[in-house]
Amino acid sequence: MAGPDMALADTRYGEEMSAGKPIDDDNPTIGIAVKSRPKTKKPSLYKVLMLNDDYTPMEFVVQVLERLFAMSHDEAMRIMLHVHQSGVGICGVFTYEVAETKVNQVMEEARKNQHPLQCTVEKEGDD
Ligand code: TYC
Repeated sequence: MAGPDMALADTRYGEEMSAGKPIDDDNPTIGIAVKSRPKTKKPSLYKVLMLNDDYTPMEFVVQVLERLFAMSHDEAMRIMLHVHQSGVGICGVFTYEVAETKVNQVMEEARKNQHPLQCTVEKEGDD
């Protein structure tokens, strides 16, 4: 939406306004600064998905979820088992930059430890 953040409310009344006289721009009039609605837009959200595989140790997945997604041990265990049993699970929902960073961190950790663990980003509301 276009428009200024602040607007001057026209407070001219009485003779000048009611008489329908043209407004003289060189003649200063009283104005009150009023706040207009701030133009904000909610960012799109992205799911970080973890994929199951047959080789990555369960304990490694749990540690990654604890460390990179700030999960408790119980929550990390729950998510890991869900991925193990169903093939895919949500690690978290973030703005795009954060989601992309999380995926890169998971993939780098997996690569360093030579595990085939895979992680991807998916736009929310895309399924
Ligand atoms: N399926 C793996 C195993 O049995 C464990 C695992 C769970 C791997 C979750 C990846 O995202 C994963 N060792």
